[in-house]
Amino acid sequence: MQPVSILVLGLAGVGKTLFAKAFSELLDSYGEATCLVNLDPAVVEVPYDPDVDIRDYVSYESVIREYQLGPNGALILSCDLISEHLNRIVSDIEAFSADYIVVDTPGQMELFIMREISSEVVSSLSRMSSVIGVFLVSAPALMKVDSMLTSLVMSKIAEFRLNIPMYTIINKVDLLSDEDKRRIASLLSSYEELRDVVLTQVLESSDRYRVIATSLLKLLEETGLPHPLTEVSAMDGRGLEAFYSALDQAYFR
Ligand SMILES: Nc1nc2c(ncn2[C@@H]2O[C@H](COP(=O)(O)OP(=O)(O)O)[C@@H](O)[C@H]2O)c(=O)[nH]1
Ligand SMILES: [Mg+2]
Repeated sequence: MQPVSILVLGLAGVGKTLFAKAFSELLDSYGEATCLVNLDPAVVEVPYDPDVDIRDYVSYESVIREYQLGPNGALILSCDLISEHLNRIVSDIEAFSADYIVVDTPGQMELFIMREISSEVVSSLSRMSSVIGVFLVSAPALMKVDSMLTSLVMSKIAEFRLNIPMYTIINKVDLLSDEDKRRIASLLSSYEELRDVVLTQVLESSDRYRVIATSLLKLLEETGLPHPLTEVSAMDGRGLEAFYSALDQAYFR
């Protein structure tokens, strides 16, 4: 069987780094050969000891000095510079002979998913593994229907950009009450219910706003809502085992 590379994706602060750590620890505990990769050149500290680290090749601090850029320009350039080191990174990864490669990606989604570097990473990893994405959505962000709609649509945009199987996973469920969880689960289990709630909310809005909301809903109807099974907390570990079982079934059975 080919190894599986899991790109951990999502908006800044959604929990990519903590998920990468928690999920690779879970894989380790099941005796799976795992390689944990940090692909964020600008992160100061990660809460894990990466097996392969882009910071060994690209230094955000040196990019600032060398190119005399401000923080934002240096962020963009250091992520783009990953490209020059991809062959080395991939051979570092291959040296681990892992079954699961967990890749923690740059903090801000626009530095990775929205740039060419993400396609290059996907195509490099595809030479030695099946590449999938985990798009994390923040559970508290699902409490308001407009941010629920945009978060879910964002995961479809990520899927479109990277063109890989994408698992949309709701992280930080530990921050929700049982009642909130039930409400979200119910919205995600029935497209009709989600549509009714969204359309009721936008009833008073302008025609144009309602057309946009309806079109976004249509996109979700046609491409699917996240499976309720995929609610996790990278903080307390719940849901990670179910996700591991789903991957194991899909890729190794
Ligand atoms: N309560 C809670 N906090 C989380 C969870 N996952 C991440 N966090 C916190 O959210 C913040 C951002 O997490 P981080 O992994 O750095 O996000 P990233 O920018 O997507 O890599 C940190 O303070 C984490 O401790 C979770 O499942 N539950
Ligand atoms: Mg991070």
